[in-house]
Amino acid sequence: EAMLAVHQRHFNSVTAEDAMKMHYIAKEPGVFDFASADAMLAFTRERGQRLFGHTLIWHSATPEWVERLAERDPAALDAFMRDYIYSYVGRYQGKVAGWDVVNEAMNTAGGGYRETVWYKTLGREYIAKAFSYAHEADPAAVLFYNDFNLERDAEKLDSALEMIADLKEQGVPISGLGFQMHIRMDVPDEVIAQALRKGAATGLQIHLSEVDIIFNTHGDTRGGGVQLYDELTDDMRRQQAEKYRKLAMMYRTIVPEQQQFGITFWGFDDGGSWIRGFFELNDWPCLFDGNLEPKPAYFGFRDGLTAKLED
Ligand code: 9MR
Repeated sequence: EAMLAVHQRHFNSVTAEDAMKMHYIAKEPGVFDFASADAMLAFTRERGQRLFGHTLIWHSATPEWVERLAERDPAALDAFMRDYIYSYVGRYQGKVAGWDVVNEAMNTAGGGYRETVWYKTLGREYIAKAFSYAHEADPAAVLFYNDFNLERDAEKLDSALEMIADLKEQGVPISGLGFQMHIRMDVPDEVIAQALRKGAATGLQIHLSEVDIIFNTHGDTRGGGVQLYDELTDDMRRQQAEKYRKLAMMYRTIVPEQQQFGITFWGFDDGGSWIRGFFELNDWPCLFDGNLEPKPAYFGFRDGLTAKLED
């Protein structure tokens, strides 16, 4: 309940960490089970919060039976994708504000398309198709391409921007770019600023879609954490507050107001963050501590959101 109270008080938009992914909705052939997505919608409606759809096509959430289908019959994969997106986005038309239509289609590091089952079966066309299906199902929804490390891997960002330019040239209805923004204290602000400038230049809606800021490092792999700091000192708390403040300021000053879709955190308390389990790291990424008390990070971020900007 304490958790819900903090959530209700401080946030006006919700992204499900898991409950709206394909392995929840399409557990078995021929059936879509929308129970977990319906629950998210009910939750946000009761609280007057915006619901964001994460994510339609993501290799990591593709059920095994879909992979087997793709091997047997490539055309069936396209038919499944169309049916899935029409049914899903159609069901929540006007209720889900936007979707991460395609998530993490670029290689983890550097440029180029990730060789997922979608890519290998349908070619890079799967991306254009996914956006077109989603747009047909809900013409008003904001449709995002979403990826990680775009703020610090210039090659990866350029690759994504090239893809976006291609899609736009073909008339594909892409309307948003999501920077997941899982960052570390040592990612320089100027590097982030430069990436945001490039992203904003597309004219798309810009979503900071999965924000958190850690101290330790990792190799972008499960279990790949490198524990540099064992405890959180007051100094570190202050530095993190400043990093959060700057992030909010950069978003507000670099991304034109009409392109600001919002800032979403990937968890809001250090006790519940995905970082610990995924990287096997003890870290403190969030605005609230494990007791749901606001950290300096919270106040720093709030300052960044509310500071008066020169016009
Ligand atoms: O935080 C999410 C975790 O709870 C899930 O187990 C995992 C697999 O579905 O996905 C995590 O969220 C990821 C997000 O969907 C896409 N970007 C990276 C996030 C962290 O791994």
